[in-house]
Amino acid sequence: MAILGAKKFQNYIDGEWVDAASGGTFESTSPANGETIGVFPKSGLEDVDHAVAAAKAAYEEWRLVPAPKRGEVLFRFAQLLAEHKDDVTELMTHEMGKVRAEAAGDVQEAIDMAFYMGGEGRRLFGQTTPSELRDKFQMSVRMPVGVVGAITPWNFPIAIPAWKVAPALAYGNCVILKPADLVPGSAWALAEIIARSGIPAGAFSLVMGRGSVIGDALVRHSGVHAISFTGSVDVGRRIAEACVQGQKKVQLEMGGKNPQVVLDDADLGKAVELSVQSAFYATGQRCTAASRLIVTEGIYPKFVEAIKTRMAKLTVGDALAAGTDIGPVSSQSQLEQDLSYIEIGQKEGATLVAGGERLKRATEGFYMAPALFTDAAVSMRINREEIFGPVASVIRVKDYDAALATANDTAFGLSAGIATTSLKHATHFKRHCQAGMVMVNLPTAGVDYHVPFGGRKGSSYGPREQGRYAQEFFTVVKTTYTDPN
Ligand code: UN1
Repeated sequence: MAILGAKKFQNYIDGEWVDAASGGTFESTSPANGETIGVFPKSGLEDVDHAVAAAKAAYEEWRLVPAPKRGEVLFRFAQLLAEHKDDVTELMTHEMGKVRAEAAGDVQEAIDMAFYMGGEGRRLFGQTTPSELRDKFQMSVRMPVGVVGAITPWNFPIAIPAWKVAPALAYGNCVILKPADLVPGSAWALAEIIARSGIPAGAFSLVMGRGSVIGDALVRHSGVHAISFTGSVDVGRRIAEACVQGQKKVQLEMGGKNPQVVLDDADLGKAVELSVQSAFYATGQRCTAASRLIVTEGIYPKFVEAIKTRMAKLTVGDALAAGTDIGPVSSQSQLEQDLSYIEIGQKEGATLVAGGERLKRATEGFYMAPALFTDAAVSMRINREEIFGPVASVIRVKDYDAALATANDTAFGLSAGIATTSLKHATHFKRHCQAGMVMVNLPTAGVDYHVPFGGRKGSSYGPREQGRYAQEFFTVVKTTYTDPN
């Protein structure tokens, strides 16, 4: 598969590779050096209509394909993706700057998800319950929802589309993928592989372009029955409103401002390592990243010294080179946002103790030194707004109770971590912190693809993603009765 080196790319609609109806295009460029990744169709309303009509037609057949057979398509998709893992990994690294090991992990997550969801074809369990009446037999079964729109972000360019597309197809839906316009090349590679997996025309389509145009069109289209979205809070809210208006199912994964608590009794080395990983790996561009390091006062001075020492050893640079820990920020606008928060933090009175500056490397890329603030209060904007970059702050608190209160003092609630050797505090934290995912002595990121993924408060809305829980969103339950006489 000539992924790298191909320069012109098309949408995949109704089993065909096609240009945007308008003929419009846009470019994707590398954040490491500005090189063009490729030229992609800038789709419009006509293209969305085309994909929805194809999905609607395909649905009548696809929903009747026995679920184990639908699963076989996903197994083939998983196998093909595994065969092309290196190519896709490299493409992703070029396109959005994730270091090679992380990009490989992103692709692997999609492979695993497709295998898992293929197996779901044989586990689409329903429920039977005795009726109150003698000859009345009850059976509740899971049916597909219909046509699903999947609107995906740039930070996990293969894994997140796969989280949505694989369960949608396994459970008998037809799906239209609208990837972030920063990573169309990765989405194209995914579509190229799905197209070769034996999927019927129309059951899966890829439409590329601006979210404000085609994302919006999908959300408002009367032929679309459900929207699964991962992205920003503002866009998520607008999508939710439109979906309620249109009575569509909706699932939103949005931002985080995740806390990493470190207690006096923590293993210092471990606490530092997992804080660095949570805050700065993947260039801080994960909704599961920890950006608020909440540290109790007994360990605070030692923790700050140790994390500064560890940060000084991070290698920022060429995402393809072995030994690089942190690649470039994914785009100019994201870099500008990250740097603006460095100024905001300083104006608010926090102390910048490490990083925060733009770095020069061999190529003109969006490189930035991971930044750490201390003397940061939870009320500061740097601790309330999602920055989505390599910027974290340390908040000093008196004790565990203050740490828990501070961890919960946020509009978000995706993931949360605690570093402690106290069973009592770890257990209490798991119970009382207001997050969808809680980690004890582990980084805040790194949730397996087969367990429920999602948050509370401003972070998520609707059913969880991944694993068996994906059924809640991608199926509807139908309750039936039979009198066999
Ligand atoms: C995200 O943070 O944007 O749990 C998604 C993880 C990955 C996915 C994270 N499986 O870190």
